[in-house]
Amino acid sequence: MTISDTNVPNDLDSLWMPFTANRQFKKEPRLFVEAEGMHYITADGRRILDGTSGLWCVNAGHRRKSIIEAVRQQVEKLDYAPGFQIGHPLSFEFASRLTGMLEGYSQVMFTNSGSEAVDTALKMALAYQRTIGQGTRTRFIGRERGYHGVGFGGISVGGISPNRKMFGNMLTGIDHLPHTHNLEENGFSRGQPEWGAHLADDLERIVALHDASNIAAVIVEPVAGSTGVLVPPKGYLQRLREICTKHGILLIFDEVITGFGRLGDSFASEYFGVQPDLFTTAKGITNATVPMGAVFVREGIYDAFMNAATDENAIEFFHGYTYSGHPLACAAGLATLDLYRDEGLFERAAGLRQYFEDAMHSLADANHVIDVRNLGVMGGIDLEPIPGKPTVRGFSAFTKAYESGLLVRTTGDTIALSPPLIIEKAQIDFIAETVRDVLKTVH
Ligand code: PXG
Ligand code: PLP
Repeated sequence: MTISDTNVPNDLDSLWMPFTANRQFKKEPRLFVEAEGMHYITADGRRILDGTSGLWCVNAGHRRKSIIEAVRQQVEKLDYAPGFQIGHPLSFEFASRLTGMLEGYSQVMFTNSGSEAVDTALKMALAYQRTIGQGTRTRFIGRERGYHGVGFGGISVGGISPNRKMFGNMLTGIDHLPHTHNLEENGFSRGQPEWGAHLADDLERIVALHDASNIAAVIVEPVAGSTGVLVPPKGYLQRLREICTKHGILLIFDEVITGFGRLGDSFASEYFGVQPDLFTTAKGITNATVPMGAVFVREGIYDAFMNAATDENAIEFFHGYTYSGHPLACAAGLATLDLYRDEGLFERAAGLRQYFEDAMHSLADANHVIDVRNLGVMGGIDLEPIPGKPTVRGFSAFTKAYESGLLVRTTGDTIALSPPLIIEKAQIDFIAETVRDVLKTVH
């Protein structure tokens, strides 16, 4: 075995890049070497405005000094501690700070990513149903166009075809609710569409088909992010909650994107006033400085596990990751929460919602645009696909925006925007102007 030293020239070939057109990228690499506040700096020294908070995760902006300092101090003190049968103080402190952010949730379990948070929540749901004597409840219900990460659990309940089609049977026993996007009824809605709450009633159809006694949980993103920002119709999430409660089905919100201020509240559950039984988070939990995820657990669920296990030495839930509650992630997370609080960033986001909405909808008449959607500080702009060549126009908009100094995210022919919550109004204007100009040159 050889571990090469630095005289091996850097090449791009050894890295198989995730969710990337590797061949295209390696012909025309796009590399960020530095970041500060709202901007990235490219390898060729250009400043790029971050219109997407990295990948929807750097909610407080880049390279925040207090987070860096907290991580630095922690790594000098305790690099790692096992999380199984041993603890370290910061993970408990961080967990209490998180459960203290909202009413009704008494525990969190840490993971290292959103995908792991989703797998954890699905497993908690199954184990909980069994623990309360409902062991026949093993089925899950997801939604078309849902994104729940890339684990087998997440792609099974997820509804994005390319993320699923290569991977065989996945988890069995899954149904999907219809997605809520409808251009004719909901096109160009500002905020939540008026039409579509009835789509939640499809859950009754699935329950009638399988019987509630076989269904463990429903999982949805409160606002579907990755698929291109699909905003729930007014009343839709409330309806899902009512039907789940009526049938003893757990409701899981996947708040990996919507958590930590994206909508101008701590979490989407607060924004919508709908309480799921479990909800997953990641990304903004540490401002992306160190990877981390967490599942929030409604009061009573943890207690059911504790009360069911008779022997005090018995492990109550056989699940966890080597790095669950990693000291550096907890340090980053605590400093991140301080920053959100001290700078009032969620309130700031709430204050920007209307301005952001107006900016997004100012693009309604831009070239190729067939829909604009928004909620909080997230927006989606659908471009009309080139006939027979879906995704080509979207990708071209992405590369041209990059050349014009703006980072956007494109998924298919949708441009998604989710800038850091520190964004200034003039920078929102820059985003809208740049997208408009870029769309003039995109074929
Ligand atoms: N659930 C939701 C709702 C997500 O948005 C995950 C789970 C998975 O998290 P991890 O940390 O395992 O990636 C996500 C992640 C995009 C994009 O713009 C979206 C995500 C990740 C990367 C890109 O399409 N969301
Ligand atoms: N694979 C092997 C062989 C392992 O020993 C472990 C953890 O001990 C894992 C996978 C899981 O790794 P993680 O806990 O980082 O998810």
